[in-house]
Amino acid sequence: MGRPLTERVADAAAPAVLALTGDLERPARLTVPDLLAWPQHRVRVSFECATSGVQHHRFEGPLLHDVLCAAGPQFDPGRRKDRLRFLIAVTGADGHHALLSWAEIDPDFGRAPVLLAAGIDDTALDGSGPQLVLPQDRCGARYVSGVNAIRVDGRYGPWT
Ligand SMILES: Nc1nc2c(c(=O)[nH]1)N[C@H]1C(S)=C(S)[C@@H](COP(=O)(O)O)O[C@H]1N2
Ligand SMILES: [Mo]
Repeated sequence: MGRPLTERVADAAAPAVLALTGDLERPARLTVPDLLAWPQHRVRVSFECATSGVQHHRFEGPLLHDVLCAAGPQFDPGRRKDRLRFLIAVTGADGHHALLSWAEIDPDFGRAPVLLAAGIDDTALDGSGPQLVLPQDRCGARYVSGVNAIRVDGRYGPWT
């Protein structure tokens, strides 16, 4: 409604863009094809949805950790404790939202092999945007699809 049909058709055809923002040296705007620049990982997952039961998918894409490190998170990489106050806020185009801690995906801490998938079941996600993949999750709720914003936030604590 409102805008001419030609504009809305152009929007639908435009590639999805993911904004990386927050406490980063190099904030970035990435398309799904941009995600192919990092080493690609493949994973087969099963997760349970509260409403539609068990789902099986194959995903392909870079590690979330690799993509975020390239954006230069503003902690001292040599001081492990400095990373513990960082959060990662992941938002889908529909407003679905999930928080991870930096330590959850850090190879020195939780080592969760979380992907920012560029493809699902041999289909590129160029139009809809990447999907967060947490192979260790039993439930599907954090598999945020159509990710259009990731904010890295290091302002948490200490509260005095
Ligand atoms: N953007 C977005 N991603 C989302 C959701 C959502 O509502 N919006 N629902 C989540 C939930 S609850 C589940 S179970 C899975 C469903 O994945 P499926 O569509 O492949 O079954 O997507 C997750 N990712
Ligand atoms: Mo779900």
